[in-house]
Amino acid sequence: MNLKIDDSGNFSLLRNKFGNFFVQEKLNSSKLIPIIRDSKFVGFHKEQSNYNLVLVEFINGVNQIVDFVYRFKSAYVWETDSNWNFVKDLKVIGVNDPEFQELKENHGVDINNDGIIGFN
Ligand SMILES: [Ca+2]
Repeated sequence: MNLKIDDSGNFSLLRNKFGNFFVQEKLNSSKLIPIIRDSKFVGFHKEQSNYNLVLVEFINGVNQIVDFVYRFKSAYVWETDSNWNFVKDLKVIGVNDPEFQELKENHGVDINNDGIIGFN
């Protein structure tokens, strides 16, 4: 059984019972694409256990993944290639940055788990 973390937009983020993160394209939902960073499946390896991926989406022509790090109260926006392999950090958005609320509202995901999604 997979846990669906982000169900917004055209791409969903899922996590399986082993902790691996996958992307699911809504138009092709039978296919689960593993998220890979530094040639490793994200979520599976112990040294990566701190990854807290919260949403995936194709934004402005780029596949993006958001990793929310509670310790730094920041969302790390990853740029990935077309296969959802990590390329680089696009930007880091702190919880007090207006862009952070925008990110939550645009995707309907409570990234920092504070019970608030939009401005209302
Ligand atoms: Ca999404």
